[in-house]
Amino acid sequence: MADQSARGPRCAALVGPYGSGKTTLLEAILFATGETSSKGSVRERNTVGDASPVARERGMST
Ligand SMILES: Nc1nc2c(ncn2[C@@H]2O[C@H](COP(=O)(O)OP(=O)(O)OP(=O)(O)O)[C@@H](O)[C@H]2O)c(=O)[nH]1
Ligand SMILES: [Mg+2]
Repeated sequence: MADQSARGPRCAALVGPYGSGKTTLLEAILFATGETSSKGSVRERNTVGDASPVARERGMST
């Protein structure tokens, strides 16, 4: 029987102080695992993690 342990919804959290690189790390993980075709950057305001207009405007996750 196939191992089912890695299936189903999962939840993970990236935890760290302000400006420690969480959003940038998420971009790297998504790109490395093939979930995105390019790495966004906080400076270019095109990261997956900072999807909201406020987050992109401020350059910090909200
Ligand atoms: N040199 C260097 N800079 C990094 C690295 N990771 C992130 N940065 C820079 O550090 C700054 C903050 O990175 P973010 O990814 O926005 O950090 P964050 O933890 O998501 O920040 P908040 O959402 O504001 O808490 C940005 O200018 C990044 O480009 C790294 O590994 N090396
Ligand atoms: Mg962030």
